[in-house]
Amino acid sequence: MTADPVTSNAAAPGAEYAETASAAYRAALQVIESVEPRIAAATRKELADQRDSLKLIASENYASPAVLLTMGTWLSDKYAEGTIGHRFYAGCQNVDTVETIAAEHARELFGAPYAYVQPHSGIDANLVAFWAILATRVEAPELAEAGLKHVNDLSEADWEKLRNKLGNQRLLGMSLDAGGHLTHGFRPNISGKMFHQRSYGTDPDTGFLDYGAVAAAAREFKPLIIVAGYSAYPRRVNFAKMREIADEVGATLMVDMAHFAGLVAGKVFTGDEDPVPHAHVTTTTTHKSLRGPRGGMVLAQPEYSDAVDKGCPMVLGGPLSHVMAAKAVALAEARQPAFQTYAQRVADNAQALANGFLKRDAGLVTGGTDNHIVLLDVTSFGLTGRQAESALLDAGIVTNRNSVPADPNGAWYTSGIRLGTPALTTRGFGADDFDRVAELIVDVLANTQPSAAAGGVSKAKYTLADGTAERVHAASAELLDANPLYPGLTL
Ligand code: DSN
Repeated sequence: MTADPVTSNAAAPGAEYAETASAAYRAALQVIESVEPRIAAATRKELADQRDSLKLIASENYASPAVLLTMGTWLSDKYAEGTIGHRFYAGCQNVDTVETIAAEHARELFGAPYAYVQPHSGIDANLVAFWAILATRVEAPELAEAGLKHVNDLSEADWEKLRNKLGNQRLLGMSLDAGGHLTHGFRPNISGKMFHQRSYGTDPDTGFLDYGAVAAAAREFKPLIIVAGYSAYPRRVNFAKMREIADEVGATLMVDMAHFAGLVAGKVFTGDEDPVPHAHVTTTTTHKSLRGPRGGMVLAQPEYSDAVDKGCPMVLGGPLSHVMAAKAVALAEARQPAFQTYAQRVADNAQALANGFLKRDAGLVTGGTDNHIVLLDVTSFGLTGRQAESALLDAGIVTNRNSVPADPNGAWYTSGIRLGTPALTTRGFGADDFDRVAELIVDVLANTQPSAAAGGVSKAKYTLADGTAERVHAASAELLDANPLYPGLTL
């Protein structure tokens, strides 16, 4: 049985693989049904819904049957707090094997000196990274100065002083409306409560990252940590330049590559655009463009690896061993040459989607893309992001509203729609298909009108012209049928 990550999952499945996976899912659903039929029904329905919708959420993908099946085992039942070979529970020999293989794949795939595969999510990975940097840069020197080995050896008074110091550090990250992420020091997230935060934005005229402005902010603010990485910026980042800035002000460079890890793994981002050799610490999720199970991961340079390795118990509880196993499977898939083809297609398809909008006069933040994200400015249609998102969903197109730089409609209603190509590329969509997707989106938005509301025009309500949803649904169905999700997989 072969399990090519693209062909098992997209255009041309190995028939044997699909047949075996079908048998596995049928049996699993039958077992679930015997206990709680409503969960089996919701699980079947989710597959049907995913098969029937145009999924353009930039942070989502479709993991392979091999990855998904790996999560449904008794590895879930084992507690394994600690690190490989050094656990706080007995009987962890198989978890050790699983974690060793996952970490090996991660190191090899990304060329990283050290990989930590325990984080349960992206926020966990970022917390592990923040606390590892604080432990290395703030805690360790204090202990060394006092001639002590462990924080437990500090007196109450010295511990209080150290806690104050740990809680008074500075972080510089990308602003939310420019495409940064909540976990990069923003107040609603714990990172904003941990650090004094300042953000860098993008050039107001071009929408591109302005490295001169980042350097000026870093010189003035003197952060301990500079975070690079984004969840809604449609352009590549020069991480070598970010490292130069960090070095100049004595900051640690942390890159959150959650969104574009698949493009790094697939060698679309290389050289200065590959964060791993330039960052002191790189974090990621495993379920976005990397196409693995839901989870997180931290890669580190040697000077930070000991502290990262203490992610449990520093920040995390027991690792999810079944998910670490699935990470190993996904990373093994990503090491196959077919994944590089996939990653290049993700980037090429984003270009095709952007060009499809530009030739139809739709406004794009930065005027295009060179990663997997297209950020459509829907004020060019007289709409808010909220109205556009809802109207598109009525027509079977799943997206999410997103702020644009200096957004006049704020973070709730927004002025943008974020679109990403990883998921539909996994289904086999190509450049012509994405041009058609742009056409359908423009069709919906051009036929959507904001509704009147007391005191003016509503930012949420809208009307969609009669017949639009039906016309777009029918056209989408043609594209979806031509590029089936999990072809050959029958329940
Ligand atoms: N939810 C992810 C995203 O959509 O970008 C990150 O938090």
